[in-house]
Amino acid sequence: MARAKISLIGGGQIGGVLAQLCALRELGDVVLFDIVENMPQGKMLDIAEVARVDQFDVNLKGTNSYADIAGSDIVIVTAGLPRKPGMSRDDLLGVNAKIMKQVSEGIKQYAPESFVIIISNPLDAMVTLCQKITGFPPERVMGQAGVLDSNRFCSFIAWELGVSVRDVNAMVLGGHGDTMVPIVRYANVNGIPVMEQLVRKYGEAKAKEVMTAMVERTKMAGGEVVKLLGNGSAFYSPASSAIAMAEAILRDQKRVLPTCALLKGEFGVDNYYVGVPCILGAGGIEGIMEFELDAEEQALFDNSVAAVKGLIDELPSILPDM
Ligand code: TXD
Repeated sequence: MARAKISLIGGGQIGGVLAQLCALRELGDVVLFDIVENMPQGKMLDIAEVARVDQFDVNLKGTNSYADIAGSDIVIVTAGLPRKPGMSRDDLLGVNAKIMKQVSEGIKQYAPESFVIIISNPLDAMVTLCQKITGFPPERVMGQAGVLDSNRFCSFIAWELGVSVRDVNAMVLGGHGDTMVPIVRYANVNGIPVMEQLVRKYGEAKAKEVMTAMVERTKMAGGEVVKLLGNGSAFYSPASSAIAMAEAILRDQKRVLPTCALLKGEFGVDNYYVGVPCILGAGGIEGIMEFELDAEEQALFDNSVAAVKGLIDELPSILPDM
C-alpha cells in the first residue's frame, strides 16, 4: 500500500522539526518546500542520513518547486515570518498575508485533494485566508494553535500541583492571540477539578490568585519563549502539536483537539475561524464539540472573536485584489 504523503510549506525552525517528527513516527513520505534555495534540500538530506540510527523507512525530499507537493494527503504550512521580541502575533499580518496568498495558490494548484493545517501567524487570519483562496471545504482547512496553548496551560497546572502532565486535561479556546480563553471551570486532573485542588492547598483567595497567574502565563506563553530565545519563536512545541493533528487525520483517530475551525453558528459565531474542540479523523474536521459556556466564558470568547474579526477586516487593504 502506498505511504501517505505529507508536504511541509516553510522549511524554517518549525518546518525542520515537523520533518524530523514525520520521519521518526513514519507518518509518511515527506516533502519540505521553501523559497530559500538548497536549504530544504540540505535539511532533508541531514534527516535522511540518520534513518538507520532512527530506524525509519520513509522518503524525504527538499524542494523549491510546488510541483513536488502533488498528491499530498496533508500539507502543513509554516511559511511566514516569526515574531521578534516585543512584537505581537498581529504585527505579522501584513507580511504573512502576502506569503499565505502565494502558498495557498500553490496548494490549490498542486495538492487540491489535501488536508491543510496552518501554523503561520496570525493564525486565525492565515487559516481564513487559506480557505478563501483554495476554496477547499472548511473541514479540510484548519489551524494549529489550541493544541499548543492547551498543552501550555496543562503544563503549568501539572507543575503547580506536582503531578504528571499526562493526567491533566485543560483547554484553551478562542483566537490565537493575547485574548485567548483558557477554560478554568473544566480544568481537571483525571476528572478531579483543578480549582478544588488549589482551594484545598491554598484556601479560596490564594487559589484564585494562583489560577489567575497560570491563565495569564498561558496567554503570554508564546511571548515568554520569544523573549528568552531573542531571535524567533517557539518551534518544538508548535511542531509536535501540529503532528498530533496530522496523525489524528492520517490514522483516523477521532481525537478531540482544540482546532482553529470555521464556525457556522457554534458558540454563537457565524463564519469566522477560531479555536474550538473538534473531532479530527479521516474526514478532517469531522465535528465540532459544542458545549455550554457560562456568561463570563462567553464574554471572554466573544472578546477573542472580536479580535480575530478586527484582523480579518484588515485583509482587504493588504490584499486588495482578493
Ligand atoms: O502555534 C502556532 N500556531 C505558532 C505559530 C507557534 C509559534 C510560531 N508560529 C508561527 O509559525 C510564527 O509566528 C511564524 O509565522 C511561523 C513559522 O515560524 P518559524 O519559527 O518556523 O519561522 P522561520 O524559521 O522563519 O521559518 C519560516 C520559513 C522560512 O524558512 C522562510 O524562508 C519561509 O518560511 N518562507 C516561505 N516559504 C514558502 N513560501 C514563501 N513565500 C515563504 N516566505 C518565507
